[in-house]
Amino acid sequence: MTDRIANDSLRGRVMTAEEAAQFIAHGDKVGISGFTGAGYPKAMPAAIAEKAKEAHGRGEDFSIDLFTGASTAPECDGVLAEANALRYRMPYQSDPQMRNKINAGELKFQDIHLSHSGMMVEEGFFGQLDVAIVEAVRITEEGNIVPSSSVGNSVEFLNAAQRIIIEVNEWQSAELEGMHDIWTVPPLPNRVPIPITKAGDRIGTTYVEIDPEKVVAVVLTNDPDRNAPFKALDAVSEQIAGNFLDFLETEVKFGRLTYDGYVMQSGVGNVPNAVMAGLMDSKFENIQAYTEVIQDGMVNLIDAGKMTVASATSFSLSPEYAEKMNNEASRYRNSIILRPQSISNHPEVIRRTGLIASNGMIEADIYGNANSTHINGTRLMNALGGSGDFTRNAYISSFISPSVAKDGAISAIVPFVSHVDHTEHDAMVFVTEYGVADLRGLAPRERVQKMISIAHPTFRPLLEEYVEQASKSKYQATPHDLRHAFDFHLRMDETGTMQKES
Ligand code: 0RQ
Repeated sequence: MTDRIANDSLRGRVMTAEEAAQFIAHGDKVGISGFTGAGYPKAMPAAIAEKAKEAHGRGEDFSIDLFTGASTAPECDGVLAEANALRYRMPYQSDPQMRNKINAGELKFQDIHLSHSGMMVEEGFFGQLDVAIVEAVRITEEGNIVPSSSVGNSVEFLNAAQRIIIEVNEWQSAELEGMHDIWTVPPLPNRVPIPITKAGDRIGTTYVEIDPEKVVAVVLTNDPDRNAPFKALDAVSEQIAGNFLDFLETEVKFGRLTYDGYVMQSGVGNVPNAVMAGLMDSKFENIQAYTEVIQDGMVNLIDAGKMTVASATSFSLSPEYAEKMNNEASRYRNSIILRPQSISNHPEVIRRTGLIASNGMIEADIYGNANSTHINGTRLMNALGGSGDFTRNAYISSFISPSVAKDGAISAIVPFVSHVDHTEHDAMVFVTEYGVADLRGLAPRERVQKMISIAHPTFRPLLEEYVEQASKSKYQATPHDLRHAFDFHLRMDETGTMQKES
């Protein structure tokens, strides 16, 4: 028996995942820990999937509604989707199996701003939460939970659920204890200001207080988090990163940023990693991150003494860096803070810290609306995640993206976005390998040439052609020719490319 369970009564509730699956019934609403491949339950999802398959084999219905922090991993979202064990899912996903089911109309998915999602569950927007399944590194003497490599929505789920199942994962370093900062906004009508003024402020406890009476099972696991390794840096990502860093330098030149005043929020992926690599050799010092996930590049910046603190709700590390974090967690506890996502993504704190947000996108249009989620307006890629929380509330909001996708067939700059996640009122700056379109202070028509200048040269004439058509519009506030606004997308649907046959 593990020494990770310090509470006697909860030691008595240890059982296998298969046994614990008895507490999950058809139609249950289940909230689980987990955020971008970190801290999700490792054993229960497969046990629930198995239960679903057995029920389906007997001709019975079995599906649950699943709430998480964000994405999880193939052994969680993947197995549950594959077993048709889910009816409804929120607030974020990035799993290929799940994506296929959603796009086939077989699974109901709701894309929700991450900062709100836990509160919505706790306040009963979706009905009563039946079960919370949460991964922990340790259960304390009092029966409280020390979370593992993410916090996500666990606090809200543990508060709201009628039954709790804890997975104690011995693969997760016990030294993660002390890295978490658990504080939640009291429910209405007793809300108070969040007392964080700097990314590095600690305001809460290192554990999540729970009602031990609600714990129906404790399951022991010893399994790694699973995140995909980052792609190797390519020339385009490096060029985009270089343009973004030039933009930061311009901000310093005009007195809107200082070399020791950069507070970063960064989406995940190839380009953000290239930005972080570029920051290593930049003049920026004492960088702080108030963001959603800790990535490899931030760990490198901390090691190099360039970043003083990184506040997030989860790790999103490559397998190599996850091992490193596990081995050296005690060293990183001084500079890394893991908070509930209701705090890491809270508009109030985002505004106060004055961070510069940079996120990826599927496409943006000539007026500065951005689509982060849907290919050709209908096919879900991942979801909105925290991009809305940060874009709406940042000091400066930016989107960084290659100018084309799929070997040049698809333009990231289009006449009219086919789905809107971030409106022209929120997005301020767009960066591709061709430069920076700074839309601040510009009326819609003034933005057009800036956006076309960062499009791929192949698509610039087609965009100009559209602008020419739209300029004949009766009204000139935001000129569009609605008969042709989606020609790029229609061509892609019909021919597989947004390019015009010559
Ligand atoms: O697919 O690998 O199969 O070719 O989308 O695209 O260029 O590798 O970029 O990994 O940054 O993802 C918007 C999806 C960009 C991501 C999105 C295809 C492209 C490729 C990935 P392939 P890239 P990225 C986090 C904030 C929403 C969530 C968010 C995302 C794949 O950034 O999910 O921002 N964002 N969270 O080929 C068809 C297009 C396409 C396209 C890209 N126009 N049409 N396919 N792709 N554009 C906040 C944090 O703090 C973490």
